[in-house]
Amino acid sequence: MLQVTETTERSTSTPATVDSFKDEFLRQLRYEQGVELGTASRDDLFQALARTVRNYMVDNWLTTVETQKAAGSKVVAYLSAEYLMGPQLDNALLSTGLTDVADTALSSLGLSLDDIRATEVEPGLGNGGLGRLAACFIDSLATKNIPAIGYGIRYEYGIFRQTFVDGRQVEQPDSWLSNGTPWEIPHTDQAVEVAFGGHTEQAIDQTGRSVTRWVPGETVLAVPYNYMVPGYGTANVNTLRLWSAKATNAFNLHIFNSGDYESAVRAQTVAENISKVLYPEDSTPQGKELRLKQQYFFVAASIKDFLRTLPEGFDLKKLPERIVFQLNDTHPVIGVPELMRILVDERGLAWEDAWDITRRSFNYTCHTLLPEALEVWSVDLLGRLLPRHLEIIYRINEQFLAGIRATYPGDELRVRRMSIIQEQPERAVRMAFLATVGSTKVNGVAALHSDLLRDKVLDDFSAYWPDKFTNVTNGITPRRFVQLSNPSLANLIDDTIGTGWLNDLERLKELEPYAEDASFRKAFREVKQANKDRFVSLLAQRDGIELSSDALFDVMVKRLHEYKRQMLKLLHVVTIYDRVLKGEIKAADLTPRVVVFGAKAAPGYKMAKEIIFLINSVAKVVNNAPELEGRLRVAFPANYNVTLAEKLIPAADLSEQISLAGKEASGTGNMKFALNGALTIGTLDGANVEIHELVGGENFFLFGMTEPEVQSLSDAGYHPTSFYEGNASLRGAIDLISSGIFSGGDRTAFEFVISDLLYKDRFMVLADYQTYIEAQERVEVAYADQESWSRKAILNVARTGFFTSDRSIQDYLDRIWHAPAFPVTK
Ligand code: 8GP
Repeated sequence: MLQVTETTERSTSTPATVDSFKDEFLRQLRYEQGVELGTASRDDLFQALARTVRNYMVDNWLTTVETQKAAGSKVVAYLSAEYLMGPQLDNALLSTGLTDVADTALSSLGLSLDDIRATEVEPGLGNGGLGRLAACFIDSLATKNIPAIGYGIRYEYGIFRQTFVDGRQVEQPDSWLSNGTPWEIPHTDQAVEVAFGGHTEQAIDQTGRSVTRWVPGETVLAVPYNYMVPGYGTANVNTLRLWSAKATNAFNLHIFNSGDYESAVRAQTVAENISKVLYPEDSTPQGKELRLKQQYFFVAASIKDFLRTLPEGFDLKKLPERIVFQLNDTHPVIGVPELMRILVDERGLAWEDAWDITRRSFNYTCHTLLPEALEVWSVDLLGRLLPRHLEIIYRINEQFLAGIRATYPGDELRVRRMSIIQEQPERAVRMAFLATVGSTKVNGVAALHSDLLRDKVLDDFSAYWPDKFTNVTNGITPRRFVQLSNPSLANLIDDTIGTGWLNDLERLKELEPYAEDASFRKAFREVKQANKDRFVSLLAQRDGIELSSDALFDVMVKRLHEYKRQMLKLLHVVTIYDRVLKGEIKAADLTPRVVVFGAKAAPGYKMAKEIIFLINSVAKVVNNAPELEGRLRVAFPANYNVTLAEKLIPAADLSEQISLAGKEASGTGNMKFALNGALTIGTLDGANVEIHELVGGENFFLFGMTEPEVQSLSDAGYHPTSFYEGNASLRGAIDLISSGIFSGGDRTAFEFVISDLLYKDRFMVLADYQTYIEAQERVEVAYADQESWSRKAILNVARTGFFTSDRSIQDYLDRIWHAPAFPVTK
């Protein structure tokens, strides 16, 4: 089982003994689940256990909430449309220090903690990196004793469950709430109303001023569900508050009684759809409208929620001293005009004062560089859904552009470029621009990304406001991604440098000298081997995929996107097969390798789905090719999620971070792999640049063009066909795919993917192919010398402590939030 070593620093709200824990567990089982121990289902056991652990956090949580409120300390409100939390039980056990107690208590009842924890269904309330980052950040905020609250949406259905049918992705709804979740506490009494639609009108207030009033067309209720976010090694327990939509009037009894049942509940359905699904397909106008509704829904509820905690008569000019709203990408940006509306229309502040307060209360984190990923909302839609907000956005823009005109007289081209409102191809609000104008600080998520943001994507804005732009390199929580996911490594580290590194991760540097210690290297290899064995048995049981653990584990897990270049990895696989078939290399000379892919494609993203089909088709043939027996296997377990990541990442030897330079904002998987002792094969993109610098070039397999090289190739005119024609090995791989060998003889099966590669290849897969293959050859050579490989792997662990999300949060505090820590003492 996962054995978690106790450290001395953590606190428990209520000292628990094995007996008291057992009693509480049995009480939960009997009185909350309503079952006897002997007849309890696995889910009953899980629910009872989770609630038992949860209850040990409640005292500290209530104390935290009360003392922070009484002190009136500055609060960080993290606004995020996604939180990809992963399973909660182990984290709750770790932070309460109850792992061993629970294990012993359950064993004494003839139960296994391992079995019970395996039944937990993770809340998949996020798509990928952005959502997982939010989850890491709230963990670090709590650990660092920062008064903070995470605000988001309680989607009834999270990210879809991916299945493969004949190699193709088929999405199933993720009904993570079907058994209920023990981790949430609803507060129906604290619901707030959120309005939509209607119109605005002019009125005269009591002081004789002309004011604008929004007369909404409909309202829905936002019901808060609280989740505890325990810090590690502290009594501090923060809150994650997710909003669920409810109709203001459940249904119309009059219509119901008339027999028109569908109409009677229509309003309810429409309202409750708002929090029904994470990121509904937004290729339809209805989908777009729902998405914007979701954004406004949670942001409006959150701002209202915070404002009602202020004492009677609070001077709103002091708001920025009490709160800082962090915008996790553009999804919550509608909060800027919302706060303006509240301050001006509802609280009667002058526009200038309101603007000063608003700008000082918001900051914006951008997570992308792809222009198509920058959100815009059509003026038509926004005006229909939020008419008053549109007026406010126009006024903000007018005032902003007046400043631009004053600074750059006569430069109308610049004015058009910088306008919050775009005119073409349709009149729309550029949310990233609104975020930039409405915030004090704008940050990118890795050094390179922040530079490109400043110098390319938002260059006009950084020229105008040079001090507004800053960088905060992402990080990951080592509690989940080292201690919980890799307990054997955590134990080895404890035994080597002592405890205390989990919230002081730079201490991993103390491991450096042990890279030269043969017995430590051996122990380190044993940990990796045990993790591979664990993953292999999990995969056999979870997916029926049989693998040998005696191989190099080469892993590429992330969302499926062309810029991330899963195709490049696949071309490597196909190249090996092609060369073996042609007798250019002998399979017996190859290092046995297991290639693991994990990726979900957005449901409407055709190319990504075709690439999934191609990977599965190649895997099927390669895995059955007698020529490659024992040398190359491709595994693509469906439904990659946090639960699987926690088992897979510790088992990896090689981490694939192969995006085209200048496209991946940061990446956070890259950090998790390095911290778990995998070596990176990667381009100089996102946070790879910093990983490469920290671990050293000799401990990283670097390849590919740099961002300026990408730019010049693109400027010179990129012709992928010339790479195809000029490289026999690449031609061999592509021709093999086109030959029909992976599609039962059908030569057209992958045409959609291949013709795009040959004639467009927007992300320059073919241009980076050769250096990638060469880097993989260096991997083969390096892996053959296990002592040297272990040395490199250990140095990766020792030198990547920088990537703890505790450091990211400290950077946000120093550069952006300036909110003091407020430790809660028990
Ligand atoms: C991701 C970026 O792609 C990744 O480089 C970065 O590490 C991560 O954010 C955290 O900063 N972006 C997203 O996950 C993203 O844009 N998701 C969209 C679906 C909203």
